[in-house]
Amino acid sequence: MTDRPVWNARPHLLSIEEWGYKIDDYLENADGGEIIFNINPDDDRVYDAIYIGGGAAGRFGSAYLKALGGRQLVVDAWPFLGGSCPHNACVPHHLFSDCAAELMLNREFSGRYWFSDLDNKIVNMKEIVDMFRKGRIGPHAIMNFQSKEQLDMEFILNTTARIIDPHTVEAAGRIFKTRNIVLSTGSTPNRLGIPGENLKGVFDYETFVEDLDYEPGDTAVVVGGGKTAAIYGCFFNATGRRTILVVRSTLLKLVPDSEIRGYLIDRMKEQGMEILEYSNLVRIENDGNGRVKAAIIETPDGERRVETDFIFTGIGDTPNSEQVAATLGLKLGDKKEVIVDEQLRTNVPNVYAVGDLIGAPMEMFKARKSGTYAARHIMGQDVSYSPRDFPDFVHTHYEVTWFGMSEDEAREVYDNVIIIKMPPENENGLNVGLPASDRMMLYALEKPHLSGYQKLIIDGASRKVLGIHHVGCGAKDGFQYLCRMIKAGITVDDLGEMDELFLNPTHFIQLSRLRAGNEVLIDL
Ligand code: FAD
Ligand code: COM
Repeated sequence: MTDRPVWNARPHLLSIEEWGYKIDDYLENADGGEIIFNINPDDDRVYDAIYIGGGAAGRFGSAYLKALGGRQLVVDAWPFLGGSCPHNACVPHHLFSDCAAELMLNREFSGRYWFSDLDNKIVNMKEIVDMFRKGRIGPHAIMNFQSKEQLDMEFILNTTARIIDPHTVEAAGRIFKTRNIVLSTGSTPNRLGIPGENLKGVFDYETFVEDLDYEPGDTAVVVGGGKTAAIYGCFFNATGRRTILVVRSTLLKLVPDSEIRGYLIDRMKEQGMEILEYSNLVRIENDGNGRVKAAIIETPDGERRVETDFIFTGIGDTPNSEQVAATLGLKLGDKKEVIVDEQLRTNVPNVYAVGDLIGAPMEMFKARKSGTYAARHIMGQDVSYSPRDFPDFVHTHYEVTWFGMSEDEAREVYDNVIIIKMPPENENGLNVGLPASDRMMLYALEKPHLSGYQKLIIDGASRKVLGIHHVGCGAKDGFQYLCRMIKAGITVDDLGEMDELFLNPTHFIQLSRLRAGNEVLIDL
């Protein structure tokens, strides 16, 4: 039984603003405040599913199950639904990436036109983090408002759930019976496991937004070579800090096309980032007062000591599986992901697992879709889901998007690979004012080599699009649809038949049209 006060939200109609005040209160309250209880007393059906964890996976799964006529309950430890995305992951990531892009633009045009003079200036980043912490209450409030007032979901928030068996869950001191449990407990950032990692001044994406209570000095050391490290590293760099990326193998190897990857890394270096590949942070020195004083890095050229008061780690995430696995006897993979089949079923009957908990790819589309596919299967639909062939993206100072094969991959499989790219191969290299479009126009006209890069990969025989890659701004949305079209077998001729909204971020439609008339395709 819980001894914490329980607040029944059910009889109240709360506005988004009222939810905001409540959530803010709970997050500020040292003992967490009341448990938020929203159970429908007029429904006496046994639950079809209880979702443990109300992040993207649990919230979308719950909503879908309800839409299909089932009865759901979702329990979350936080006082809001939506999980890590609005609290410490996607939303702050996009804020910091926006800042990185804006700051890079300002630095490139520093003191000219209307841009302020940022030469040799470090801008405040604690202010941005504080602003985020305040602002995130908005998305939190919307999630609760939408889930309760619009989707009529049942939930218990601000408390953990205890699983008793596959049909019984305890939360807020009450026992709930269910036909199925869906585990959606997410993941946690990996730790370095090195001396000094608990010192003040060592952050990951969670603690950066929760605990940053000082303005970091002029040097940031970032550990990792994947999305989180690149995203946050580019932001720290754009604030004007010396930024050193310590990468165990190679940076951004998740970007499939080597030319695109090269373009990105060249731009990062040009912005002043120092990249130490095949290197490891091995020790963090204490300043004598429990704060970081220096990072000791092993590189292929020997050990380096970097004085800093700020270290950020982005070395991947581990599914929050241990507790649920021990309680239920679940089978785990070697990265501690819960093993599921294509119906999202675990090895324990009536127990499903979804979202980050089932491992890579740890992305929102998979969290949301896997949650809904579990719901559909529970409600009797004959469905299967396994994430493959999806579009992907990362932010550096740019937005980088891709789908399908890289040029190298295509050349291994196909004899006649056609490349349409921008800027085109030419004797000036990148120094061509194309591509040009949204947010890239100043670069295109004045610093053309900064205006992005794009590449379309085609099988010359079938004329089908094999891969598509973009560096710039504003193409992410289009890739969601392009991916579907490419999977359906779109050709260069079909692309040329589309209608562009010129100046479009990707120039693929008009470039395809220029070549589509040729019986024998050649590069452009
Ligand atoms: P979560 O959202 O983490 O939800 C898990 C929930 O379970 C939490 O709310 C937690 O409180 C709750 N919980 C855990 N244990 C219990 C318990 N015992 N009882 C009750 N509740 C419990 N993906 C994108 O597609 N786009 C992006 O831009 C993007 N940016 C990212 C940036 C960063 C820095 C990171 C780390 C990830 C990013 N991702 C992004 C990935 C994305 O955030 C995750 O894939 C997604 O949020 C996972 O959703 P989930 O529901 O599985 O887990
Ligand atoms: C989005 C959270 S920030 S959710 O996927 O809508 O629940």
